[in-house]
Amino acid sequence: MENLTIDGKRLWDSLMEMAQIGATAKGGVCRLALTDLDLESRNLFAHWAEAAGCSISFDAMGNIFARRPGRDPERPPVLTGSHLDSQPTGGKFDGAYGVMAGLEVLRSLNDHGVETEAPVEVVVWTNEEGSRFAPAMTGSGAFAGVFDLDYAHGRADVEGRTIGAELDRIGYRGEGCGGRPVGAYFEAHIEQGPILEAEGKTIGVVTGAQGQRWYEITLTGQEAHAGPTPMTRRRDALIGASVIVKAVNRIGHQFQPDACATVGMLRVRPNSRNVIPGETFFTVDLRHPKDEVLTEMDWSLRHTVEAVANRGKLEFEIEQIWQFDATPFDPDCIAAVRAGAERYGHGHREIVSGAGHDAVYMAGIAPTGMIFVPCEDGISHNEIENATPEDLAAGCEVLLHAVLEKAGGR
Ligand code: HGY
Ligand code: MN
Ligand code: MN
Repeated sequence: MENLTIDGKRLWDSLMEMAQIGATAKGGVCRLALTDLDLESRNLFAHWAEAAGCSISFDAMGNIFARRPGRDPERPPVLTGSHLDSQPTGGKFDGAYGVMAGLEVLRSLNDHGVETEAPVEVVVWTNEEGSRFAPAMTGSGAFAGVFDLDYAHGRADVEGRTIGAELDRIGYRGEGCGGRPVGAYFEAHIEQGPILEAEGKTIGVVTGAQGQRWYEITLTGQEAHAGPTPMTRRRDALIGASVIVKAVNRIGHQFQPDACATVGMLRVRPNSRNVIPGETFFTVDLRHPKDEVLTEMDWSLRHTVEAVANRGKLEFEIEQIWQFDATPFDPDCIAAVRAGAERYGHGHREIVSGAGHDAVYMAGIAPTGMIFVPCEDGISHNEIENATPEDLAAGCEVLLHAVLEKAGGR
């Protein structure tokens, strides 16, 4: 049986057109979840999917489903997709690639006149990044039953605007969320790390994702005048935070070769140059492929925060706001991805995802697999994020194969 082809130029052109929405001067995108720019990207996707003959629906979390009918409408659909929301200094490909690759699969099935046994749906998940609204992956998490709708709708940004209110504002708040059978889920994504490029491999056969924990820490000292206050009488919340930031980095290095530890956000109050900081708020992101090591990292973090606060006469609060365990993907889906790479002659290797993806939550309710392609210098969550049309097309071909394997069709 000949290999069905996809149209790599059409895929690339759709990515470049989508990247115009929220385009930044440095060549990236800023399309925060549920902003007007996210709305614009959603509407463009829906327009393209309708033009490809899909019926469009969206649920109570604003997750969008573009459904291509199959011969058997009763069979659970095969889903593929990713997200269109980005980081504030995000790249053109993180998320958008998985959505556009899914759309290209549908367009290619149309081109070849292929009818699948099961319906196929391309999905756009709401708020995968967790940048404007924490935690991440709230759309797929609600669909998979990890978050209840009240919790997810109540998550607020720094201005106090909630996911629920923003879904109402942009007109993407549907009814119900999840609770329906899914035959299988595949997600194509750039690796966002250096491994595939370093080994000259085109396809990452993703076997699962590492575990992840997010914390919010507040240190409270005492605001005082930067001039008359002697150094020995200060309760400086920024000094405390700076010691803990260094300690977080040390925890990452201590649990090598696989641990990651990051402080990404830090707020200082009152943030005035001649006032000793009375309060600091900062976030910690810990990751590791083994849950038992994550627990050790957690203990080390908590112990450090308490010791630093006591030494600096600071009050402290530490809250773990989110976590998911290391998540293995489905062996048959992994095999389908590997078979696709072999069928199209693409060099490949197994890989564990360092990043979280909507596939992590989908793995809890359906057989799930992911396809990685390289990105330049392994850089992502950065406006210079880049990938080649050839690699993106290769990943899309493999996605086509995997979707057909699960949806049945020729
Ligand atoms: O944080 C992550 O790994 C993903 O970008 N949400
Ligand atoms: Mn992503
Ligand atoms: Mn991301």
